[in-house]
Amino acid sequence: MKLYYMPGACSLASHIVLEWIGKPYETHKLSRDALKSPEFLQINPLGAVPALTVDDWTLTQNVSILEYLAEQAPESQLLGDGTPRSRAEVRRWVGFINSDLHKTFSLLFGAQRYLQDESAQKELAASASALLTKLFAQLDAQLAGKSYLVGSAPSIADAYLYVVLRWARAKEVNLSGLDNLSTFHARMEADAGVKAALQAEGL
Ligand SMILES: N[C@@H](CCC(=O)N[C@@H](CS)C(=O)NCC(=O)O)C(=O)O
Repeated sequence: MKLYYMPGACSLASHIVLEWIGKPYETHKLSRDALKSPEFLQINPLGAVPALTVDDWTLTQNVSILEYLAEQAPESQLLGDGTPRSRAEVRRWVGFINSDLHKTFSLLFGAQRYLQDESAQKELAASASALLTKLFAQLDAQLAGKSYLVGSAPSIADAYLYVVLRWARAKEVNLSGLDNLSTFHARMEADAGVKAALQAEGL
C-alpha cells in the first residue's frame, strides 16, 4: 500500500490510521504544485490528496480510504465495535467531518477560489470561521464524558477529527470553552501512531 500525501493535509488522517493498523506501507510526499502535475492527475484527476494505491488499484476520497484501511485490520475496531449501530456511528462522524467541517475549511483556506474581491474574501473567510465554531461545538458535545467520538476506543473518525482540529488551531478558529475538544487534542497528541505520522510528515 502506498499513501500519497501532502504534509498536514487531510491525508494525515489516513497516515495515522496506517500507523494504527500496523500493516506495511510506503508513502509518497507531494507538494501543492505536484498535486496538479500530469503524473499525479493520472492517479487522482481531482488533483487532491489522499490517494492510496494497492498493487495496480488506486483508491481516492478520504471516506473510502479510511474505511478500506480500517477493514484491513478488523481487530483494531477502527470502524466501531462490530455492531451495526457502532459502525453507523463511526460513519456518521466521518461523514460530518468530511462533508460539513472539511468543506467549510475549504472556504476559509481558499476564499480566493470563490471570490475575486479581497474584502468579499475576508467576509467569506470570517463567516466560514464562525460556522466552524458552531460545527466544532457539536463535536465537543459528542465528546462529553467520552475519550473518543464513538465510545472509549479510537476510530477512523477520531483520526480525521484530529486533523481538522489542527487546522482550526492554525487558523485561529474560536474554540474557546470547547474543553472536551481540547482534552481530545491532547490525548491524540500523546498517541504513538499520531506521533509517528506527524514525525514522518515533518510536522
Ligand atoms: N473530497 C476529497 C477532498 C480531498 C481534499 O480536499 N484534499 C485537499 C487536501 S486536505 C487537497 O488535496 N486539495 C488540493 C486542491 O484542491 O487543490 C476527499 O475527501 O478525499
